[in-house]
Amino acid sequence: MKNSARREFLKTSLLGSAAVVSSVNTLNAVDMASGPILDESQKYSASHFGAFKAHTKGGQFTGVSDFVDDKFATPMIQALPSRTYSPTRVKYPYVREGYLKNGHKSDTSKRGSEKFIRVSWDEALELVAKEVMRVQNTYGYKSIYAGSYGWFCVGKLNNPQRLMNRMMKIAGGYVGRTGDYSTGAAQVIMPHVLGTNEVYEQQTSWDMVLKHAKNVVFWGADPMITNQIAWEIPAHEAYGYMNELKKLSEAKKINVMSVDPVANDTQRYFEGEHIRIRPNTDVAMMLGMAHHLYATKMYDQEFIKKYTVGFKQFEQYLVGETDKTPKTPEWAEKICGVSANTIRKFAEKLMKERSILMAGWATQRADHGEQFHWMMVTLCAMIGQIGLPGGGFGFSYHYAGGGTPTADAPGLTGISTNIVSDKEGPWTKYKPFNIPAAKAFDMIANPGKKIQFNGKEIVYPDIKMIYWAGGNPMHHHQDRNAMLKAWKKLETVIVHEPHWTSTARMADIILPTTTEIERNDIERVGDYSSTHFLALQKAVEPVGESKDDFEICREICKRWGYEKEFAENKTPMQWLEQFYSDALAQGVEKNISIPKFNEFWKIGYVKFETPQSAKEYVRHADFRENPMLNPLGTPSGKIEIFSKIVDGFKYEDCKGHPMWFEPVEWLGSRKATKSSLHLLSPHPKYRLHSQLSNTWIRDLYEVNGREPIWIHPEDAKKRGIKNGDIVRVFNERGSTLAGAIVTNATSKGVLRMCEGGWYDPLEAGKIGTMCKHGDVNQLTIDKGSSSLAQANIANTALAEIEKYTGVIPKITVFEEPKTARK
Ligand SMILES: Nc1nc2c(c(=O)[nH]1)N[C@H]1C(S)=C(S)[C@@H](COP(=O)(O)OP(=O)(O)OC[C@H]3O[C@@H](n4cnc5c(=O)[nH]c(N)nc54)[C@H](O)[C@@H]3O)O[C@H]1N2
Ligand SMILES: Nc1nc2c(c(=O)[nH]1)N[C@H]1C(S)=C(S)[C@@H](COP(=O)(O)OP(=O)(O)OC[C@H]3O[C@@H](n4cnc5c(=O)[nH]c(N)nc54)[C@H](O)[C@@H]3O)O[C@H]1N2
Ligand SMILES: [Mo]
Repeated sequence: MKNSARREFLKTSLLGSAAVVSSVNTLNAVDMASGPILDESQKYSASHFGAFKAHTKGGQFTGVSDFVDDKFATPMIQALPSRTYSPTRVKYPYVREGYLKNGHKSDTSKRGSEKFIRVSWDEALELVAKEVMRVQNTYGYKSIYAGSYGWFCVGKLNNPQRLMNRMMKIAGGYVGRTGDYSTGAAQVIMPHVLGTNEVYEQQTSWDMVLKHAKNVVFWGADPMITNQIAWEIPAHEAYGYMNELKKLSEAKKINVMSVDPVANDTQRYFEGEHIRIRPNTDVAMMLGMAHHLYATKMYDQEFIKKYTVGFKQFEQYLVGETDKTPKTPEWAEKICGVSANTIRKFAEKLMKERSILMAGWATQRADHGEQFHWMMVTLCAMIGQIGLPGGGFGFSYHYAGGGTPTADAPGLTGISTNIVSDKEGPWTKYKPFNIPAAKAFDMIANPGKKIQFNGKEIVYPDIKMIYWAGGNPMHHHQDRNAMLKAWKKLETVIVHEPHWTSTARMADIILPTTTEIERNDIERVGDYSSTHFLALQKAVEPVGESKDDFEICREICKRWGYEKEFAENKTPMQWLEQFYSDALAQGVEKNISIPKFNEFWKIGYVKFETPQSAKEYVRHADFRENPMLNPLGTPSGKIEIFSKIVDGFKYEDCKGHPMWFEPVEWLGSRKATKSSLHLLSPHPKYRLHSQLSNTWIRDLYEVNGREPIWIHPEDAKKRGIKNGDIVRVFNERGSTLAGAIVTNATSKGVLRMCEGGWYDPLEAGKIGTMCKHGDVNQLTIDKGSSSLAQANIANTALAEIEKYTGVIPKITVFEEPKTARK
């Protein structure tokens, strides 16, 4: 049957069905050749916002309906058709005009301002293949930064970073990264203290929390917002538990509390006790609590003796033997702004009743961010409830459904950077060389500079080229103007992107990629709950000439003569089948029956059962039961309140036990600065960072076409700022316009502006120019948290704000940039 005839046939045969017919073009796609025929009414797809069924009409993606097992779908999935056809889609490969003329010898100061010339795929791929090899051969692999941090679409095959790293490994190597922006500090300190990273580990089940806890404390955590998304596919079960928690709090069975400078969505949902704390001072508050428990001998000495090491050294600091400063509640009050009385009462309450502290990650995205999680573990050790149901701490309840019980499911692998080849090639000499994720631009700016990282010295190489696939550094990195300066030093910048993001606009070569709906893939539902495997079934043809990252990398490797090393002679569909078959084999071993691949693909998903035992999971219960038989992965096998290893690094900014350190900028700063307000940049309710900004969803939250900024009524009054005003936020690092929301949801002295507002420079490409739209990273600091983790400190920054009285510039970042044909 011919394509068009078949389409007609399907249209009529499915008339009246609630499910929506999608384009049959899919059936002709090359990569479907080896795959089964799809029942057209059952096209599933997914995103970081959730799984859905795709509605299509005339070959266009037109809408979504909720996935049957997602009871709390987020409105963000509704914006996906708009994202697919946003005017900011990159439809063709482009090269910056000057770069097309002069290649790596181009005038790089024109990056970001020159127009883009549309080229053919052949030309673009040829250019990229040659340039990567030129840089490899001229300067060696340490001159290419391909650490490419960031998010992208879901899917086990189309992971742009893995694909690109696989390709770069084949070419001879690259400078990669270690860690991330999310938990950069916690994930380095926690292994020293608990033997695991803790932030990405399964938590005590919500079932146990709801059954046993008396106090649930959200400490710098906003799960009502941040649980909407997941690294894999969220099914949002956490919101069911939140509803239960709300009922229990209304029935006065559980106290829900929040420690946060802001009355965030979660606080406003539960309406429990709110302890407003000065930003970046939580460690001081916890020390005050610890001192009170210590001074009154209320703390659990048995627990400390049996399960921890190093309390002695910490104790000397706590009482002031080492620095003549006892960390009393009164001492803490002066720093954190919470009254000594509240500190004492709070500590006693947690001590006397079953209490769980659920911490988010914003507190460690700060100067000396390592100390927060270390101190919280120490405080919880003194409280003595670690390993009890509904007690202790939890560092991932706010993310991707942590605490949602884990189903009995096999693992699902994905594309890897292992090169299978019996040939000798550049990849045989590959040696990994990684730098901490947030140090990328410090490295580019300062070749040869030496830094410390977790006990090791790193010498920055001299980077000549950036290759970014997956992630938007021109949004996520701190101190935009310092970053721009480093960026302009590079000979070549290559970016894979579906959208004209700020990063794409600053590239020399931009290769347009597809998104989930335009390709086949496979993904797991539930980072923690692992409830389903889902088939992402291509529902529409790629927008413009965009290609899958897999295809782009395969084409480049082909030009080097290494296509086989890259693709292993497998089509995308065959890769998916392999990932699935690996899981199937594992399933057989574990006695989990799952259908064959063809059947799975036809049905769209496979669901796994969650056993009762998972609902009864209590983190660290085995350790508590028998610390000798079930030791932690630390040198002592116990909780390390004092770490000999960390102490041995002899760092001035991270010592052997948790301590209060003054951040470089904070409301108690002794440093002279013209800025008087602390700027926090949490994660947005209606976006994933910068993603979805280029859709109608922007209309739900923007103020006067700008990213909103929350300001306390008193701070606003002092500056003559009214609700809805366009304001200028500034400090010595940069400036941006924003839309004011005057509200006492934020504390006096605290500004709140979400990360991810698209950077829209007043003068394109110019260093130091104002952002017209609301890129908060104009104002943040590019500094490592400490010599230990070198993590970003996005939440440590002071800024000033004023009513904007100049000419209001037009927002242009949501239009296509200047392009031309050759
Ligand atoms: N001030 C401040 N800054 C922060 C934070 C903060 O709290 N405050 N948080 C930090 C944190 S925790 C994070 S995780 C980062 C997030 O930073 P990023 O992860 O870099 O931000 P995203 O906007 O998610 O960028 C993902 C990009 O990938 C693109 N993409 C989507 N699908 C594909 C694909 O299939 N292929 C390719 N090649 N590209 C694709 C999207 O279009 C998008 O531009 O931001 C960090 N920055
Ligand atoms: N909708 C949505 N969900 C997301 C994301 C998104 O972009 N959009 N991003 C995802 C990603 S990549 C990550 S890493 C996580 C991030 O998860 P988190 O890092 O936990 O989230 P944030 O929104 O940065 O901050 C959470 C809370 O910390 C508070 N806070 C900030 N500074 C301080 C402080 O000094 N002390 C105290 N006590 N509280 C403070 C903020 O006011 C906020 O209420 O979220 C994930 N979930
Ligand atoms: Mo993150």
